[in-house]
Amino acid sequence: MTIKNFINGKFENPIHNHWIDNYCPANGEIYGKIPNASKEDVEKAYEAAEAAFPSWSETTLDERSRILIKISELLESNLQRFAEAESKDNGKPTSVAKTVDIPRAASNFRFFGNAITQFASESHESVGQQAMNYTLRQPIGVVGCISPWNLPLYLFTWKIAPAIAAGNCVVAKPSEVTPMTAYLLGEICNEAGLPKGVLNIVHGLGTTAGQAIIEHPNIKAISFTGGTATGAHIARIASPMFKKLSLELGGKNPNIIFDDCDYDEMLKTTVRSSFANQGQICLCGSRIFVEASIYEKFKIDFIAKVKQLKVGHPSDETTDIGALVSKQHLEKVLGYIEIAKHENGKVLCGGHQVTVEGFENGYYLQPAVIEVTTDECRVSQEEIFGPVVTIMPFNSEDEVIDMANKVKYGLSATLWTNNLKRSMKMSNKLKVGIVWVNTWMLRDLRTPFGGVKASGVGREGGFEALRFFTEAKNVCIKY
Ligand code: TXE
Repeated sequence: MTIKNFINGKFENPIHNHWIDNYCPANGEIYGKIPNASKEDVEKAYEAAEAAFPSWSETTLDERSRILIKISELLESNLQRFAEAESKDNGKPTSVAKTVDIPRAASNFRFFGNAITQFASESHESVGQQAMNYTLRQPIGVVGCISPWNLPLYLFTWKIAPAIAAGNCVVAKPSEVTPMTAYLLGEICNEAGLPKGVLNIVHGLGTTAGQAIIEHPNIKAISFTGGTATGAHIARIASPMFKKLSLELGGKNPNIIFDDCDYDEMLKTTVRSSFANQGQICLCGSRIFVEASIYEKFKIDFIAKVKQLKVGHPSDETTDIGALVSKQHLEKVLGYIEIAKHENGKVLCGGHQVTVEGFENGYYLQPAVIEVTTDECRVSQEEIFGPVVTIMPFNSEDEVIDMANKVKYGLSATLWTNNLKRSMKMSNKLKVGIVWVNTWMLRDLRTPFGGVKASGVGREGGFEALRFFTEAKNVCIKY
């Protein structure tokens, strides 16, 4: 299967004919090739976007909305095909792609298709000065969207949908590790009648295609989700050019469990918040802190449940945990299991490679629970981004808040307690962008999404995203 760049509504080979292999994580085989787009390809994509901008930015909100909702409907009617493609490319269970990734990609288009019709700007009367101010929210022009491999189409469209809804034209790059559904999206955009050049998709390595996007002098805003080191690199390149930046980076999120919680609900959700998508979600609660009074009970029950998780081929409907995304990533995660052992962490279960019959070269790992004696060890501080969690007990609210905040990241936190005062007090004190109380990853697309500290800058979601993808211009009229 050969993937092509999508430029000006057409599928094109890379100008320099450079290609990269595309691997299937479930069996370790190469099953296709993707362009490694160069600066020249990105320039071509930029020119198409620039040419499309005057007309797209003047297209009525009704018409933009209609097209976005049409894209959403086409994704829904192609659910099975997209889910299978996502699963083959990424290693995630097809059931997850079918119930989470692709439906959410469709929701992203529907949500922003509707949101743009409700987006408003402010006016301020300068009382006593006989002047009226009104604020225009104008599209920026050509913007860049760069996304990672863990939730490929879900995160790709989470950027593209608000960007085009707001009237911008886009040069986008999905992760080179999982390019397939972004490629398929091009067809759907044409079918939905998105004018050519509004969305251009280039494929390739971060260091070539990605770098060309962030360095482009006329791509005025970059929305990026990915690793913290890459985010820092992008900021170093883009900031001196005064580009607008939205950076959604890594996480190492605390899951704090008090003894007054609804135990069964907590246990079930904690298995999910630990290992959903093979633990490859920036929101996973990978640092579990349990109140000492229920620690031993939790340990026994949690391990029993984790041991029941079935690691298997992504297309097998009984599979809970599919393959990790790549060989390099599997090796990184295995490296952390070794680090844990050197740091006196106790691997209570999992942490070893699994051979799935018939798919012996796939990247499978048994989910791991590591008991640690200090929250300051590397496995409890660094983002592993795989099916690995640490657990340890705590004795007081102050102690656990301190441990929860003593990490360089600040994306999300989960709290399990039925004490209202405590949940509100702790939610105030946690240094994160998102707190879930008695639930996890319950998303309302209107809410601000993003992190603090090394988890990034800016917020996505709802009107926050539309504000990011527009420039405010104040007009002051003296009367
Ligand atoms: O991400 P990268 P990687 C974390 C996770 C993971 C680590 C590294 O811990 O192990 O990051 O993953 C593009 N200019 N997260 O290496 O490299 C790249 O091509 C422009 C957390 O896969 O950050 C891809 O499209 N673009 C995260 C995107 O950046 C560049 C999800 C992300 O890749 C670039 C994924 C450059 N110089 C990993 N270099 C989350 N927050 O959810 C790379 N890219």
